[in-house]
Amino acid sequence: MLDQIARHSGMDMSIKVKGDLHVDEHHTIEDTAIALGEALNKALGDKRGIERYGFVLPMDDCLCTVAIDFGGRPWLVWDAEFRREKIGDMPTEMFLHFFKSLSDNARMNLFIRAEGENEHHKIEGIFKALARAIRQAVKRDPLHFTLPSTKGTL
Ligand SMILES: [Mn+2]
Repeated sequence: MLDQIARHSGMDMSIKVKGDLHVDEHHTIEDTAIALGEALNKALGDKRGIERYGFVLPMDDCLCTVAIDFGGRPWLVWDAEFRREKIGDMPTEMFLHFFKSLSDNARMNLFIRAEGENEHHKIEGIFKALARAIRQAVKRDPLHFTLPSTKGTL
């Protein structure tokens, strides 16, 4: 799933994680999201010239919408249901937690909605849509190198 973010966002990303996996996967997943969020926020710097917003995408039977706003304030709307306890080794209860930690630390609004039957498609679609949304939102327009806000700060 992290590979999906790297590939589809166009970000150079390398993540090294040493976790307390002998206990369980909870903190490893949570801290990865926190670190990724912080890195995103740092990398965006003063946000001059960025597109700021982003969204999208279908994946077979699923429709996944991820809308983001790098507006400097965290918020998460999560509208995706998972019936299975795990997908691969990932507990589905950690999906919401991952995105909450990510949006808190990247200081972005994150709106996620997914519908469809196949749960593997659903979560893969969410990560791909997130990546595409990031790609769109962080793109800088050199011809309009201004802050995308009328408040003068993001
Ligand atoms: Mn936790």
